[in-house]
Amino acid sequence: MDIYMRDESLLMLRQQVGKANPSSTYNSWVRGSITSNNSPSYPTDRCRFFDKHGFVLVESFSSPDEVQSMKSHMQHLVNSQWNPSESTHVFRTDDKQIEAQGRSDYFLDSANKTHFFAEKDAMKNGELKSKYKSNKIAALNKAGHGMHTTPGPFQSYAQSDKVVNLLTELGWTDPVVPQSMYIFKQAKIGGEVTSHQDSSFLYTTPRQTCIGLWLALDDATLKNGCLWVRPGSHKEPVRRQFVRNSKHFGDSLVYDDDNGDSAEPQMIFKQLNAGETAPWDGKVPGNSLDYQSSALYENGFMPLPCKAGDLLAFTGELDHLSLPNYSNQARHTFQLHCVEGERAGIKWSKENWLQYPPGEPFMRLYS
Ligand SMILES: O=C(O)CCC(=O)C(=O)O
Repeated sequence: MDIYMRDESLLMLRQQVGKANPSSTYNSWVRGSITSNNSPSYPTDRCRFFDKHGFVLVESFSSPDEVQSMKSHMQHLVNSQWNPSESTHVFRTDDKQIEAQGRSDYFLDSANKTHFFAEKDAMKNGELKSKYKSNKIAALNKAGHGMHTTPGPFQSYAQSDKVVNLLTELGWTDPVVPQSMYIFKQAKIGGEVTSHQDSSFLYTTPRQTCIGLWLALDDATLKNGCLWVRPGSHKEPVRRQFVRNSKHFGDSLVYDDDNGDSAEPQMIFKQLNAGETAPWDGKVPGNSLDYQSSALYENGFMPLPCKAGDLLAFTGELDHLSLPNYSNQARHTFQLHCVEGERAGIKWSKENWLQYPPGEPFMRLYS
């Protein structure tokens, strides 16, 4: 699918949004039912598209200079901070996810730092394959989960007016940033990200408030693993939550304490909503692009190829995934995940894997 075909699909979705009715009650995904005539400019067309379909595309959100500064900064971080000869950790979202992330202090400790995770196919016998030793960055799957916590291009972007204004436009009233990540999706070895809902990992109470801001740093195409979304799925409940395992941590859920068992995995998936599942959770179908694409279309997913600098904003309940990179071109992206903060009456779940040290708050975007 090229961008033209994507635009045809987006046009069809836009037609379903209909006309704004300024005097009626409006149903915002994040705020619930509100009377829209209190604020004449709300909701914008973009916001109504987002609320109806669960995502919105914002073209040219970042300039070529901003994109380049993020890519150069990541290259610098990899050169100066990643030492694969000390230890190498793999990131994966397939049926080995619990084995890879669910038993790793390096993963848990990445909450407010920049840690580096390799592609499984860049490794042999627990070490980087020799061809990656002189080009470490080409072996990486992702970096996470606190790039925004230190000064530099990632933090400047997170705090930029354009990010804050977009979140305001989409209805967030006290956005905070629990996590950021940089996905490399390397040429040929870049693995799939299986279908998931982000709120499974960034769960809030009493309602879900997670929004993903997915920024393309390279052109993202069908062949190099663009994002696929299932429009409208954000109206469905969260089906599973990736939680800290009380069998491992004991009652504190944070420290290994006396009533925990260190042989148990640190994190597990807990089924929610009476064990409801979807056939695509944690999966991508088949193993060729043609087969996978047609199976995904059949299940209501659509691909969203993007140009470098384009942004996709989507809700935490929207089903999304990316297929493996079948091309010779890497597909880098930078993601921010935001949720509503306590001033909006929202609490971060104590069961979430990602927890900051006591007394350290998430970055708040409104002062
Ligand atoms: O970029 C990808 O491949 C997947 C990204 C994703 O799942 C996310 O941003 O939540």
